Amino acid sequence: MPDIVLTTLNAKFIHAAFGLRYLFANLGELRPRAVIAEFDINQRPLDIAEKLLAHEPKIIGFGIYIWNVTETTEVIAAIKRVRPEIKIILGGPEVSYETDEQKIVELADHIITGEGDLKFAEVCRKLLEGGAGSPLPAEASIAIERHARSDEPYPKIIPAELPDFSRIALPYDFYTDADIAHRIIYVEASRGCPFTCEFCLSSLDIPVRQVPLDKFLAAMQKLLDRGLKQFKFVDRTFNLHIATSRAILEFFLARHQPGQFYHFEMIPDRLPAELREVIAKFPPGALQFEVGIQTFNPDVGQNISRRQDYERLADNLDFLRQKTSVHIHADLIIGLPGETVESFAAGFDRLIALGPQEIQVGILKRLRGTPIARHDAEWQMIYSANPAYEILQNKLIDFATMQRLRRFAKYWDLVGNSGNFVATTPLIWRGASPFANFLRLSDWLYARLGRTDTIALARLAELLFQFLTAEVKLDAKLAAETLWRDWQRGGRRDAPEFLREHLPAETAIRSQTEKSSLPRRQARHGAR
Ligand code: B12
Ligand code: SF4
Repeated sequence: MPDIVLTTLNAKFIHAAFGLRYLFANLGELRPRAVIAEFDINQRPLDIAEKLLAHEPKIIGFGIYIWNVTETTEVIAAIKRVRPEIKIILGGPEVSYETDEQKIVELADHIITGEGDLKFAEVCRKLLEGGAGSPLPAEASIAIERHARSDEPYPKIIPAELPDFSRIALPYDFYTDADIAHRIIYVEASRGCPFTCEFCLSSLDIPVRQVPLDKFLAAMQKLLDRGLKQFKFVDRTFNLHIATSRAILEFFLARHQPGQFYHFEMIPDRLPAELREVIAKFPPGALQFEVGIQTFNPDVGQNISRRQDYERLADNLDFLRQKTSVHIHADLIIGLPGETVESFAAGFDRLIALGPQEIQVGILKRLRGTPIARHDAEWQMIYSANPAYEILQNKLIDFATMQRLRRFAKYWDLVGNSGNFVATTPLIWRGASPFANFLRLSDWLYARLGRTDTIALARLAELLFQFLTAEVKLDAKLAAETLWRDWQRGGRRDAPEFLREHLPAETAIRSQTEKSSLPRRQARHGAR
């Protein structure tokens, strides 16, 4: 039986826990005494507790994130009732800040804040040496801060020093073959971000540190050799160190095989010729860039300490759309201090004109530890008290309007981003303001459905047809043919009932789809 269980509840099964694998890889001589046990937030907390206890561990380390803190609190509460002597160690971004006020922190024995790669091993070593359950030695180097219950003789909150990448073992061997075949595999070539966007936790992760390039590329080669097709980079700003970014891109380009796909997070106003050159050589469907724009309003940018060169941004997006096959996923945020509905709308319309395949409309969250909290009084920022701590209203957007915008974001995701309505979406937004026109659809859909989730695709398609013909007064044949093109793109062969009477008989049974090895959503966008 293992002495140490490393665990977390992922947002979905498909996401493999990357941080846990780093901790596991760096356990040194303790590694044979440890296991990783992953769950997801849809599993029942008591079932998870049962599975963890079945290992009969002395220590359980939990990775705590915004998406799992509620469920994990329940898991730990049950474990502590049944087996109070098991040492519970927490780590992860959600418990690295504002620890004083969290129930989960109260329940746990220790919280390692920050990057726990090396610190977790150090703490386990000491706990196991002393026999888990007995106090740490008085001279313990980890005795930094005392947040402990008064009867606990050793520190509760243990800040981890920033680990040096040259001392960290890379975790990639601990992705199993099953992970590689069925799950999203995360990789990172650097940690930290030099920028200071106040809503983002990464603004606290300074300085930027690079994984030694040769060591990193050797690990990537091994993943390629093991058959990994999709690489999701979690580097906060992949295009920061241009020479390194270029070397990584060239590495993948030289080894590219059909069906391989690489995702990077980029800042939009930094794409010099050295990068453009290599990006342009990738074939369609191989590259996806998540490009944070967040706001087009310079005053809002200033409020949140985010500098952005809008001209360069437009030029870079234009280059990516015209000269490359990169799939662009651009982010905007609703609810930032100083952003009105009108200025958000203007930004959305500006972004539509730049043509990214997806626009993620995010609702501002007050993440624990982030400096955005300094605006609370001036901009009357009111957030939900529960994860994901989304904004409910502020000085410029009241609650009812925020709800309307929240629905806009959800329907936009279903219609604009899903890739299911690539040809139909422009028919909805066309006119002076894509934002205003899509908001009209959003209000119309909500009046009929009363919800924004669990909507069958066929039902949504039918509603879009009704909206286009009855509200936008579009010619029924044009609306039907466009929806039919989109319908087939998803691999469907038979036209739905409501379209049939508007389509020529022979087209209703024709299928134009080719099988693609790309991720499904990106493949649908590729057909744009
Ligand atoms: C992958 C990812 C996801 C995946 C989920 C992954 C999963 N396993 O389920 C998806 C895409 C679903 C996702 C969604 C969201 N995410 Co996210 N996501 C990330 C991302 C890009 C990478 C995480 C990662 O692997 N990092 C690399 C590893 C090495 O670092 P790490 O995980 O932090 O682990 C280290 C430490 O935290 C610590 N540690 C971790 N576990 C443990 C355990 C123990 C015992 C110890 C001691 C230490 C420890 O040590 C590790 C090694 O140094 C991060 C940003 C980033 N680059 O980190 C954001 C991030 C984690 N996400 C964030 C947010 C806000 C979200 C969303 C709310 C965003 C949104 N727009 O809706 C959603 C919520 C989803 C939901 N269902 O509610 C925030 C986290 C805030 C928080 N307090 O948790 C981050 C930090 C982004 C940011 N900069 O603001 N996300
Ligand atoms: S939003 Fe992006 S650029 Fe800004 S601090 Fe976060 S990771 Fe860095």
